[in-house]
This record gives sequence, C-alpha cells and structure tokens, in this order.
Amino acid sequence: MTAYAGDNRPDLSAFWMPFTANRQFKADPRLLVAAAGMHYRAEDGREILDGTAGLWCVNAGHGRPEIAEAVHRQLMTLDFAPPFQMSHPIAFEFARALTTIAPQGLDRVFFTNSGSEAVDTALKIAMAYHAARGEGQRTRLIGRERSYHGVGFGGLSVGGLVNNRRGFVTLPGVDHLPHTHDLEKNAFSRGLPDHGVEKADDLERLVALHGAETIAAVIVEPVAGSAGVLPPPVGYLERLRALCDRHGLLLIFDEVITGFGRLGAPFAAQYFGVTPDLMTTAKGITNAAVPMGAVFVRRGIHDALMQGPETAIEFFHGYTYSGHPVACAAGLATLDIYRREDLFARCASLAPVWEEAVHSLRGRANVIDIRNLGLMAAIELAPRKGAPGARGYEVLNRALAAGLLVRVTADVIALSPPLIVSPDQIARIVEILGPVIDTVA
Ligand code: PXG
Ligand code: PLP
Repeated sequence: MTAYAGDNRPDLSAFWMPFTANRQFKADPRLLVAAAGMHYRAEDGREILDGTAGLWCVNAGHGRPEIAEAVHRQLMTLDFAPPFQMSHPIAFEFARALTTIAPQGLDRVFFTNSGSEAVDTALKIAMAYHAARGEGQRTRLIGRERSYHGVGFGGLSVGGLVNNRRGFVTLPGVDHLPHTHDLEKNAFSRGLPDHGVEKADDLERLVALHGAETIAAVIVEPVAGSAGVLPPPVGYLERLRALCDRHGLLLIFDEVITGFGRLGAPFAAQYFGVTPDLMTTAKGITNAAVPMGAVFVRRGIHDALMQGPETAIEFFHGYTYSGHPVACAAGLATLDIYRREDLFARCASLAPVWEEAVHSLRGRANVIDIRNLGLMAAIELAPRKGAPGARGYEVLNRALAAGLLVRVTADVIALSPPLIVSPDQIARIVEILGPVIDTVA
C-alpha cells in the first residue's frame, strides 16, 4: 500500500473529478489518505474531524472492521454472480433484513448501485405500476424546486437545482412544486419551521393544470439535503401525502440522505409518521464502504407488476451490479452495527445537543440562518457582494486547515457527522467553525 504524502502524490491529471472545480483543485489539492472512527487523515498526517460523514454516508464512522471482514469473506466465497435470471442467497437475505427496519408495508426492495440509479428506478416503477393497472397515461412526474435527486436524466428532470439542469435536455412532462425555504418567516428555526405548510397546496394547482389522471408520482426529499438542509414546514409532508391519496398519485420519498438513521429513526418516513409509496435510498445502506442503492416499494405496487404469464419478465430494468454480493455483505454488516450500537436511537438522543451546539453559532459574522434536524444542520452565510459562493469556499478551506471537514454548497455550510459522534466532538465542531466563520469577511 502506498503511504501517500505530499511529495509522492500521484499524477492528478487523468481523473476527471465529479462536481469539482478541477483546475482549482489540482492547483491546490485537498487529499484525504486514511480514515478511522470520526477522523480523516490528511496527506500531511493531520487528523481532520469528519463533520459530514464523508458525504452524508458514513453513518457508523470510518474503518469498521466488521464491514471490512464481511466484504473480504464475501469476496473469497462468491465475488459475483449474474443478477439476471440467476442470483445468489445474500441478495435475498439483505433485502429481507432491510424490510425489518422499513416503514410499514414497504417490504419489496429493488437494488441499485447509487442514489441516482435508485431515483431513476423508482420513477420507472411508478410509471410501470400505473401502466399495469391500465392507467398508462399517468406518466407526468412532479418534483420540487431546490431538490437534488441525483444526476441520471430522470433524477435531473425532477430535481430542482439550476446548475445541474442547465444545458441538458430534461424529461418532458415534469413539473415542480415550490421549495419551502422562507428566510423571512423561518430564519433560525429549531427543527421544523412553523411557516409554509400551504406550499404543499401547490400540488392542487398542478393537478388542476395537468389533470390528476396524467400524473404518475410526486418525489420529494423529506428534508432537502444538497440544496442546503431544508427541513419541511410543520404539517407539510402530511399534507402532500393526503393530496397524493386524493388524486391517486404515488408519493416517493428520496431518503438517500435521510435514510439509515440521520434523523434518529431508521427513515424519515418513520420520523415524520408519513409513509410514502416508494422510497429511494443509498449512502448509509452500506456505510458507504461499497456503492449501493435500494428502492423500497409498497407491496401492492410490486404485486400489481407480478402479472401475465409466469415466464414473462415483469419489469425490464436492472443493473449488472443490482444486489452485488459484496455490497450486500457490507450492507448486512452495516445493519448489524446500526442495531448493535443502537445508532438511530443514539442520533435521536444527540439531536437536542446538536441543535444547541449549532444554534450557538448565531451571531457569528454574516450568519443569516441556522437550520437543524436530527444530526443534520446548515449554517447559511450572506453571499459576498458580487461573489456568491466565495465565503462558503473559504470556510471549507479554513475549516480544513483548522482540522474540520464540512460540506459547502454556495454559501451554505452543511453538517452531518457520523452518528457515532460524541457530545465532546459536537462541541469541537462548533468550536472550530465559529472562529473560522468570523475570519471570512
Ligand atoms: N437523492 C438524494 C436526496 C441525494 O442526496 C442522490 C439522490 C444521488 O445519489 P448518488 O449516490 O447517485 O450520488 C443524492 C446524493 C452534497 C451532495 O453535496 C449530496 C449528494 C451527492 C453529491 C453531493 O450535498 N447526495
Ligand atoms: N453499456 C453496455 C455496452 C452494457 O453492456 C451494459 C451492461 O451490460 C451497460 C451499458 C449498463 O451497465 P450496468 O448494468 O453496470 O448499469
């Protein structure tokens, strides 16, 4: 194994980095070379506190030997088997295990390799379901402004972030609900903001405009993540659920970030007590040790597609690596850790400590909002005049220099530590971040 250090860095030119200012990065790289527990190690050997669980995904902390051993064992037993018209036991075992923590009734699981694939899969399942019921004209999809649903053409189309959409053809027949972010009314809300439930009523407007009988599904993140941690207004998800029921629309929760304990329950669906028809997940499903995603499907939807001759393939969709044995092994080991260490409950009990800590940053330079739910938070800075995103980028670099990894999108600092974070480490995150924010004029 190469012990990378500043002077034996690999050539950086070939790797085209995702969602990165490539030239800026390669001129001044930020490379992490190792990780254990709550910490990364940088090239120069410095320990960096992980304030982001990698990228909202390493929920059980880094370098878990149980996962490593399960992966190794699986690779030596059965590295791969074809997933189409063939399979292997561990995929069934893992799907079954997932249903034990799933919201009531969502007990059929379709495996993918990422959140983006999970989203595109869910959108296709929604259309296929309506078609199977003789309502094939229900093909329209409703997303929401300021949402992220990955980068496939489906997810891109229902997504609501302009930079991700601009320049690409998107699916026809897609419309968007308004986002729920309202700084004027809701700034510095603790937990769910009080104002904005009526934003859900826009679904009535879209139904009136397009006709319910043309709409397949509504997809939302229960708490928008990438767009800057936007918890839903009180009552909002309940109202969306009721409107979907009234009009026969499927409700899809994109739980790629909120799934696997981030809010203190297995999924946001349980946290809010609102059950979607389909649920997309990824990230924490394997603690990010092996790429994987999964769509949880209400049994009735699955069953509606199990018709026609038994010899017919019911759903013409799947990936070479759907239910990859190594990913399933990592996932089973991950679920074991979540259960054994009761990490979802741990998250719930830390959430008030977290809320206090992040809101203590109120009053720091240029802080115009702080939002939190579960172990998620965002600190929004006013953009510098004529240079939106500059403050955020400087915070990223200075926090890193001070030993803390945060995620920034434009001028929003997002935090989502592993669920193993200690109260002391929570205090440390804020202790580092406060002065850093103050230095970014
Ligand atoms: N849906 C949601 C809600 C997500 O957060 C995806 C889908 C796509 O998952 P994959 O595995 O295809 O990346 C995501 C992913 C950020 C950030 O900076 C967040 C994600 C990805 C990249 C950056 O907040 N979330
Ligand atoms: N492109 C080609 C040429 C392929 O043969 C395949 C799969 O067999 C794919 C794309 C899709 O790859 P995956 O199944 O890994 O999504």
